[in-house]
Amino acid sequence: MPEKKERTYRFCFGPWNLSEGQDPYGPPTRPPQSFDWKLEKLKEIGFDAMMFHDDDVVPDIDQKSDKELLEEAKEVKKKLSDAGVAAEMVAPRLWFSPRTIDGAFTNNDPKCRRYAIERCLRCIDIARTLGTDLIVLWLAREGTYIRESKDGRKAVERIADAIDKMLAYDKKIRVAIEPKPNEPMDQAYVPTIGHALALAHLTRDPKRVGCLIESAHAILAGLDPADEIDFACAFGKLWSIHLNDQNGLKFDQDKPFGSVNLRSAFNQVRALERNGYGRKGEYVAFDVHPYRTTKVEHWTLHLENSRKTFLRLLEKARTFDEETAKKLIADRNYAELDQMTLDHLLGD
Ligand code: GLO
Ligand code: MG
Repeated sequence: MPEKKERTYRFCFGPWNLSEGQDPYGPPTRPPQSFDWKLEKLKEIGFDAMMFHDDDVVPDIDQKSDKELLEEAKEVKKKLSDAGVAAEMVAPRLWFSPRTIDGAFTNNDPKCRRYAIERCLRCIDIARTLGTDLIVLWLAREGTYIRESKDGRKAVERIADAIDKMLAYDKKIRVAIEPKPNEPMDQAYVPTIGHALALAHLTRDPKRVGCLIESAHAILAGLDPADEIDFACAFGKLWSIHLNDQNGLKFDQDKPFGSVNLRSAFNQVRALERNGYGRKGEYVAFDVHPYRTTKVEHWTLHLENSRKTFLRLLEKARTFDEETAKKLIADRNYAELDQMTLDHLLGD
């Protein structure tokens, strides 16, 4: 059997993926849970790594000294090592502070821009302590509600400049940009993988700037997540992935993987498999949330189910009749290729 078929994937989620049911219209529907509880669940349900925001590791980070920050990060590192769980990445949560109301790197106020960069450097200190070289930038507020309020070219240059400062601060880190076209902003400056990878070339070390694809973000941009995967992989730049699902152009729903469009999920798994994703140690992360209606006793089902669906679709990708598909493609019989794909998914 070719090596490819024996390959196993490693899975990951973040503490925020065990959220408590709050939405813009209502308060939590489940009680808060400790980090230790989440770590224990992660192990129980067969996951391998945890992804972090900087303040998942060091809560109230802006109130902490550098010494406190390192001490707290070391404590978390110890918990992870004891549990045999890796840290996949750390992302600066640049969208919570009052200083980033008008954006982080693209804020019109230089003091706020400085804060954002300093915060990223502290995030790098945390990543180093946790033993990961991957920094994820979801550029949440780098956009506008009022287009005339910012200069788009300057905004892009400022983002590149901030990334440069991060790359200079630590020669080992890699930065993965997680693009999203909207939400919370009306319009974002780096809405797609094409934008993210082009932006990499404005930085001092393009080799160390790649991307993270989230299925829902591609869908919100009107794009096919599987095509985004192939595009990023053609550049060797897919360093992480947030698989989930999204029912059309609504708020970012973070539904379980495959729960809206199984065929699209199949094509995402197929693209990952075809591109050898994971061979360089990349993890499959599920950026999914429990439904607001979820009871405490079912709290981790959205993660377990996403993983289960992924593995079942992997089986489907590996048993897809490539030979017949090739013949149908040569014959331009796409109608039959279409039906063959459906039959395969339906189990015929
Ligand atoms: C929100 C994003 C968010 C990020 C996370 C890591 O839409 O998907 O969950 O993935 O904050 O940067
Ligand atoms: Mg995400």
